[in-house]
Formats: sequence, C-alpha cells, structure tokens
Amino acid sequence: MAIMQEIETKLQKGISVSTDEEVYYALLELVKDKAEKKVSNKGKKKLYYISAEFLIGKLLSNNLINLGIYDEVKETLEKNGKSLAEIEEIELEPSLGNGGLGRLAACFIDSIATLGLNGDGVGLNYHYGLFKQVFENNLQKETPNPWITKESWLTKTDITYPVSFGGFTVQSRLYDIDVVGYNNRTTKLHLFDIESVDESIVGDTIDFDKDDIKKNLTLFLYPDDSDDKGRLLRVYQQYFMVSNAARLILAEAEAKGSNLHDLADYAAVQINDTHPSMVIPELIRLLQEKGILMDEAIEIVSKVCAYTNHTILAEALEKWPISFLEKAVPQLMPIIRELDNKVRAKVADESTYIIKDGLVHMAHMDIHFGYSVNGVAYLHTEILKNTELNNFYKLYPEKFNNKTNGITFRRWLMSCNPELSAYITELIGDGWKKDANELEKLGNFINDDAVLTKLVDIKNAKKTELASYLKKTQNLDVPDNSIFDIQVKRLHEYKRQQLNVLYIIRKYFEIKAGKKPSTPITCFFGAKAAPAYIIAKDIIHAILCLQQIINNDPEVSPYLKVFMVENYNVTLAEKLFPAANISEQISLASKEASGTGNMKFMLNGAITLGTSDGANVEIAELVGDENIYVFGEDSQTVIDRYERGDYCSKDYYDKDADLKKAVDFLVSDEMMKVGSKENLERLYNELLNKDWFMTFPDFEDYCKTKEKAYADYEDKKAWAKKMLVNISKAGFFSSDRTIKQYNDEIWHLEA
Ligand code: GLG
Repeated sequence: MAIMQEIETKLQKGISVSTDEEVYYALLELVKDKAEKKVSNKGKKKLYYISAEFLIGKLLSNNLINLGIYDEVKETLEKNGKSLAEIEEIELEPSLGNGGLGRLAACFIDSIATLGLNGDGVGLNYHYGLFKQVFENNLQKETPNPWITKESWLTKTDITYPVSFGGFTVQSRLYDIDVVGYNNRTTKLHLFDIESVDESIVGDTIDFDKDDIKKNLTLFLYPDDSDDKGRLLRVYQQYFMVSNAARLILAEAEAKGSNLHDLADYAAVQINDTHPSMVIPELIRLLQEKGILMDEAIEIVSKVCAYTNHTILAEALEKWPISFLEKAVPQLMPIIRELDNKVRAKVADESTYIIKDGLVHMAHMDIHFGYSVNGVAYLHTEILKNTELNNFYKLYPEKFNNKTNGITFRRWLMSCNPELSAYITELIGDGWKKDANELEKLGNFINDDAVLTKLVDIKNAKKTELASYLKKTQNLDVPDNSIFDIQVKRLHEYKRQQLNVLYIIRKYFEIKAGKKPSTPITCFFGAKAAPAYIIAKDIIHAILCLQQIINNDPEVSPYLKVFMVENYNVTLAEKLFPAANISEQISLASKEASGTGNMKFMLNGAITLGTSDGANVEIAELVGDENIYVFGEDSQTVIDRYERGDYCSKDYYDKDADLKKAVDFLVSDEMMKVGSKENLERLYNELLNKDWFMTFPDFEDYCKTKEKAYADYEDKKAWAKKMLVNISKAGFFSSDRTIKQYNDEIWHLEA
C-alpha cells in the first residue's frame, strides 16, 4: 500500500483535512505497526543493557529514517499541505536522562538494533522526565516535564513481577518501546513501572511527597537527592529496576533452555555506571531461591556482569549508607556482606573493600564481581588504570578495557541535518550510512572549491534555520551572519561554563575599548543545572545577566551577543549542532570522561575548541593540529596539582589584570542592576577563594586560542577545509563502531 493510503487508513479521512495532531497520532501508530513486524535477533545469548537513563528524545523522525520511509512520508505530507517539522512539534520529548550517560544509552540501543545484535535496554518508565527549565528573573526554575500522552511509543505488556522492599511489596508492569535499527532489525527498550504511581501528587513544582513509595516510585527521573529522603527514594528506584531486570533475564534464559548454571551462555549484563549495581546481589539472591548455593551463584553472576565507568568525579561514584539498604532492601544486605567477606579473605588492600565506614561502595562490588571494567575514552581508561582505580587495576589488569564512546549517525546527522547528509551521499554514495568509515572518502574533495562552498552554504542555512526557530520558540533575536560559538551540555563546574563566561566579559571590555571583531560573535549556552547544585545555578544566573547587559548595549551588541537557550534538551540539541561553527569542549583536563557532544559537533562540521580531555584527545589525533584548537594544561599537570593540594586561584587573579577585571565584573554595579547580589557574590567568592576546577590557570591560553580560531574563521576557504576534514574523520565516533567493540570484546553475541 502506498504510504498516503496507509496514513489515511489510520486517519479514516484525508491528510489534508486532518489536524497536525491527528496526523501525528496516525504516524505514531503506523510506525509502531511497522516496527512490530520487523524481526529481532533471537540468538541464544542476549545482552541486557541496564541503565537508569535512556535519553531517547523524540522518536518519530528517527523511526521514519530507520524504517526507510522518511522521504516518502515527508513528501506525502507536503503534497497534502502538511509539514513534517510542524507535526514533530506535537511529540513531547521523553527526557528520560540527565545528559551524556543517558543519551549514550539511547545511541547504543539504536546501534544494537542496527547491527542486528540480540540485546535489549532495561530501565524505568519515569512518568516525568528531567525537569523542564524555565528562566525567571535571570534564574533557573524547575517545573515538571511530563511526556506520556494517551497514545505513546509505549506498549503495555503482560509481564509483571512482585518486587519486595523492606516491609512491603509492589507489583511491577513492563512497558516496551520498539527500537528500530537502520534498515534492519528491531530491539526493545524495556521500561518497568508500577500501577499505583499517582501523578496527582505533582503540582506546579518538582517537589512532592517522597515518603509514599507506592505512589512515587517511578514518578520522576532522579528526584532531588540533596536530602536523605530523595537519596533513599533513589535506592528504591534502583532496586526496583534491577530486580525486574534480573527476573526478566532469568525467565528468558530458562525459556530458552538454560539450567541457570550455564547462565553466562544465555545472558550478558552491562551495568551502565553504578546505578544498576544491585543487579549483582539480586541475581545471586534469585539464583539461591532457585536452589543454587551461594558460592556457585556468585561465580555464575561474575561471568555475566560487566561494568562501565563514566566518571572519575568522586561524588558520582555511589556509596550507599548501610542503613539505607537495610531499610529499603534488607534481603540484599547478607549477600553484600558475604561478597565483602570474600574480598577481605583474598585481598590485602583495604581501599578496595566493598563495605567501609558504614558505606557500601557500589563500584567496588562491580569491579570485584564483574568480568569487565571499561572506561569511555582512551584517556579516561588510562586515568582509571593508572590513578583512580589503580588499586583495582593491580588486582585485575585483565578486566580493564577501553570503549571510546560513539553517537548514532542516524539521529545526529541524517535526522538533524538532512541537507548535509544528502550532500555527502551525492559526493560519496550512501555506503557511509552503514559503514561510517566511508566518510573518509570526503577527503578527496579537499581542494574542490565547489564542495567547500557548498559545505559553507549548508552551514549557513542551518544557522538561519536555528535563528528562526529560536525566534519562534523563545523570542530570541539571533544574528545569523555571526560566528556561532556554542557550549551545550549539563551545567557543571568541571565543564567550566564559567571559563567561557570570563572570556565573554573580557571581550565585552575589549569591544567597549574600541577593538571590534571583524565578524560578529554569538555565544550560545544551553544547560540544565541539578536543582540542588547551587553554584551551577549561580553560573546560569551570571550568563543570563550578561545576556541582558550585552545584548542591550548598543555599543557592543552589533559585535557580540550571548544567548542562554531555555530548556536545553535533545530536541534543541538537534537544531544547535548543525548550526555550530565552534564547539566548546573546555572541561578541566582529566575530568570529562569522554563527552559525546564533541562528536556531534564534529560530525556536523563545527571545529572543536577544547582541552586535552576525554574524547577531545582522540578527535585531535584524527583531525590533526590544523583542524582543532587545543589549549590549556594537560591532565597530568592537573592531577599532580590536585595531588600537591597547593592550588591558589587568588595568585592567578593577582597576576593577570584582564582576568581580575573579568572576575570583578561579576560583582560590578552593572551586574547587580540586573542580577541578584546573593548569587553573584557567591559565584565571585567561589572563584576567588576556591575555583576547584582550576579555570584561572587556563584563562590566558583559552583567550589566546579562541582569538586564533576567530581570526582563522575570516579565511572562508581555509575554514571550510577544516570543516571537511572534521566531517571526514568523524566515522570513528559512530556508535556502531563502539557497539561492535563491546560485542567483540565483552558480550560475544552472535550477529
Ligand atoms: C558521563 C560523562 C561524559 C560521558 C558520558 C557517557 O560525564 O563525559 O561522555 O557519561 O559516557 N555522566 C555522564 O554524562
């Protein structure tokens, strides 16, 4: 049947006489039908990618692309006076993740499906995603972010398990989302929920009663964990997730003929950061219930579970008080104690014990009782081996391995930048869609002026598109003839949005003093700060104040503008990456495990301005010095300075007049006029007395390197060559490559 007819059958009327909303729901159903009919890999061994977050973003376009019907649907709609872009606006984004870790999980299931591997995602069906960010008085406010409408991508299944907590039991329910691979198979995202969740306890804010677990268990993604109740709820969520996962794993293995002693032939579990770590003791517990003795159960599980570390920041390595686990999941504590005893019996190094000072160290359990430990970029894995987890590396060198992150090119090029995608295909054919390394063929056009011009044209068109989208949705007046310099990622001090802020202030003074840039500059930020992260919110405040001051200053605004886009999410990301000229990747060296935004920018022809951190290091190696702007101290220098503990930000402030002027501006009369004294003073004091993420030592080099990038931008042709090289070398960062490596080296599934 022609697509037109299929859509109209769903609508039971003509497309042209239907509303956008009706067409959206018709397309949703159509895609779900088609996805259901695709076969999935039914091989013996299956991967379970367990993750507290799957930041899937809107699914309509991506699914249409992967089903191979995107163009046809788009044209059909156009013929009937409809625009796919507008219909997409109806879809609510499932913001089921905070940032990179959650988005990575979403890219991974896309690649698992595309490669036709037998693997599913397992997580939670949060009724509200990460909060919606609203700006009021130049401050971030958090409001609830619902995404489930009566028809959605979720399909209710009959799978349900009783899950017991200390003192009560809940009944779970599994909902599935079909994940369509590119022109290939499908796989499932399994999201567990309970039916007693009560959305009516949510008002206009994200505060809610955290006591009644039956009503709030899956209500929100990561509730505010600044207080004990929020942290405790997180333990309930995590156990609920892994207990369901463990039951599903055992049931599916048994259904395929496993006697459970051979579980490792049927299942591999990837533990995405420590949030799902309790799956280890839970699997052991369930195996015991099925009659397997403790020692053997431990051995079985140790051959099934593998752990991915995503950060070296201490606060993100979860350590739960024993009292929390005793209250929420008392049935696990004897098992965790037994695991700890086993470690104590064989290992002398106390720093690796699971239970220490009343805390259960989740990562320690993963490393001792998992068969693989991986970092997410070359540098990150080296730091884990040589510094952060060195004590574990000495015990189990064979367990450690690197899997440099990747992104799905279906969403991050084909879907978000169809113009560039089509042009690439025109030049080199469409083999790159299945084998991203073929992008290298673009290198043949490095001296082809027509190609270089066209790349710039496409970039300019995407800039105009972003500008009009931001006008329409956020009423921002973005000059599209300027350099688009973009920093989008979660707000965190280690990512150093504050360093970018200090540069902008310096530039503002420079322009005021008469030194005007040849091409105007537009600095974009997009970031949510965790609701309880005070300094991060102060940084947002400073950016919004600067935006107000600079954009309204007639002397400066023709040359420099600042925009903090509201509610940065996957949907906005898809508009920002294609429009960027400069990609800001300025984390303190050693602190960003990988980054994945850096890859999305590169793939869309933005040039990286970054430190030698995370995957930036690999980007630099691939594109060469000419095609990236690297600045700042290297990771070893930073690690050594932390080790010495002698960093004093004030020394830098006293020595560098420009830096001093920029820092002082934070508490100037101009800023106080538009901002809040409390927030601005706190940020000022933090930088001057602490600056834990060492922005000051990198300030000078950052400014110098950024000026060099802006100056280079003036040579249009030379810049276009840099763009071409970046795109052509991005193939390595396809998540298809990453997933293939996970499979070849960790999971060993049959394709
Ligand atoms: C982490 C890290 C990022 C990394 C991402 C995916 O901070 O550097 O790219 O995981 O591995 N918590 C995160 O988002």
